[in-house]
Amino acid sequence: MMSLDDYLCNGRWKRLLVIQTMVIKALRDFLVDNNFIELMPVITSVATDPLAPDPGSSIIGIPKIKYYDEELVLTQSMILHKQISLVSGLDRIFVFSPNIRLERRDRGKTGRHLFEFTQLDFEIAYGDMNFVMDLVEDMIIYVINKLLGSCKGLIESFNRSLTIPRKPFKRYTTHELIDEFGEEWEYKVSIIHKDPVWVVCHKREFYDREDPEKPGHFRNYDLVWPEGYGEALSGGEREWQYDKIVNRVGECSDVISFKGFKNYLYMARKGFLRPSAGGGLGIERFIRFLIGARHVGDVQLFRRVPGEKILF
Ligand code: ASN
Repeated sequence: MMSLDDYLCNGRWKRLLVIQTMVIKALRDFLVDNNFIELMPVITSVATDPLAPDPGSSIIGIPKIKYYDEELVLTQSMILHKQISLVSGLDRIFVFSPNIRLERRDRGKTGRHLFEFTQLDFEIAYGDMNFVMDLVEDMIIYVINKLLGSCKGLIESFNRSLTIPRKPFKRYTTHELIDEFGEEWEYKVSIIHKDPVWVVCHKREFYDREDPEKPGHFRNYDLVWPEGYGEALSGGEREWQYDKIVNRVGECSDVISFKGFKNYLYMARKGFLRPSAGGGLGIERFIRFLIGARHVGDVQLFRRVPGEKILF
């Protein structure tokens, strides 16, 4: 919890936000150098990522606003817009995307949840999971290298010393982790590693692609920060085929209004969606890991932690 006094100048915010600025610059430089095109974020839409079906979700509802006779929702993630942007002929896109996710109050205690945050969302036409995972490893290593080049003293001022992770990051499946650690695998796999690790094959949102060769398995992935910091990025190969999308959407018809999804489904039905893969990297979680903050809210100047009073 932050108090009004925490806003008085003590240098911490400036040091932290210089680090954040350098991280955002390095991420952007890396993606632009790899032929990605930057989009502007979208905040209001006819439909947003329902974050469903996902047994791990704790969303209490999707915020709506009424604008004349239009009912719009606020962005939970830009996944649908990322897929539609590729229809326009773009091949590699990224966007620093503010997300609103009204998490249950008790999620404030995990240290990892915010109800408003920014993710670096990216998508690659005809990308596959191995390509994305390799690219993300390069991106993380690039950013940490840059940071140690320009901001080592600032990082150390948070009593943090960072090492550069080595490629390839270890990979696990959710199945093996559940066998070993049970449903709370995320924290447990995170705490025992010194470098980030991948966890693949999650049964979750309708847009992540089921493995055609292994039904019941999914071609998606999470990157997990080490030392107990937990999830860093989630992403996957995408479903682009109309029939499969409709089947998967049907599984979560309680949260998806088909009305809002009409235009998205039209694009799929016409065969306009392209196969793609991508992901979203949580910016505040990345900064938390880099400076070793206790709670992800501790890196937000305007803190948005579920269950906490908002000051500004
Ligand atoms: N950004 C994620 C992705 O690309 C989706 C999400 O945030 N739920 O898969």
